[in-house]
Amino acid sequence: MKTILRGINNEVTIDTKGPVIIIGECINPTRRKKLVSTLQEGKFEYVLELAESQIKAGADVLDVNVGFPGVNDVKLLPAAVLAIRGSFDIPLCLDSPNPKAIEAALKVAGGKCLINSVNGEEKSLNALLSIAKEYEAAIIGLTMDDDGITHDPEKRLAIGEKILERAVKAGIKEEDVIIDPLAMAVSADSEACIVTLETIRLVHQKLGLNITMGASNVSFGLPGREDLNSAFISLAIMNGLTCPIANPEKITAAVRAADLVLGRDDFAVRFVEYFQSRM
Ligand code: THG
Repeated sequence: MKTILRGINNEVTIDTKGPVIIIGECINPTRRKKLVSTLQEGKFEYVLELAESQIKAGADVLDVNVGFPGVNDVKLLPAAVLAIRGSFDIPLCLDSPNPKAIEAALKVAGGKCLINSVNGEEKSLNALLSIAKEYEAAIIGLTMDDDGITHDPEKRLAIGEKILERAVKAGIKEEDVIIDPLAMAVSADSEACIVTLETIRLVHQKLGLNITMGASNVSFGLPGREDLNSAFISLAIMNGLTCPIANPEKITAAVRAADLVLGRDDFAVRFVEYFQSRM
């Protein structure tokens, strides 16, 4: 299964057969005070710096999240998208809980974006599927619904299945649905990673769709975050993860290594290129 995303001239294919595509997570105000303060001043230089450093480090797609308390993201998300578009031709993943902000950003983004995110709640499906269809965007479907988040991988799979069915009914192509099995902090719940890994395996096997997740979520509150994230992402890739949302400066090495180990990097070309580019 292939999901194609586009900037203006630049096309990125996410293929369930790999190699892994990296969605850069860093344009996100969570614990980035400088991003909040510069966005509040209406300045986008720091957003552009984060875009550039992530692209250099291996990001294929950029997640754009400008959410912080009190923000008017219906204005700010499209403004950030336009700023990025002015300098970088890379597919964008529009990350907001507000459908109006997503739609406003889609209006100015061009290309083919990824909507982050839809979930199995009726409210979410009703608000976003028609928008995705109208702007020919792909969607990330979070495996949670009106009953919240379940710990049962089979139930997460069923929610993914429901999102897929509803999306196809709304006229969205099957390949434009990417499932998020929900990665959560393992410090708070020792089974968190196992549940996510099993959900990935099931979604890969039963639905055959591309799979994303916020790979850095698992290490919240712990030391050694890079090592933990790398271990988790490698196992997740083995099970069918194809397009993690992560910090490319910290994860690309592990991703290139996993692709090499899984026989997706003939003569280790990409692996070697990555390390040469970092010298
Ligand atoms: N699924 C989907 N989208 C998502 C998430 C997900 N978007 C948001 C989030 N989860 C993924 N993005 C981030 C962004 C930053 C961090 C974690 C996940 C993060 N930031 C550092 C911190 O908090 O310490 C600070 C920045 C840094 O040093 O890198 O960890 O699950 N679909």
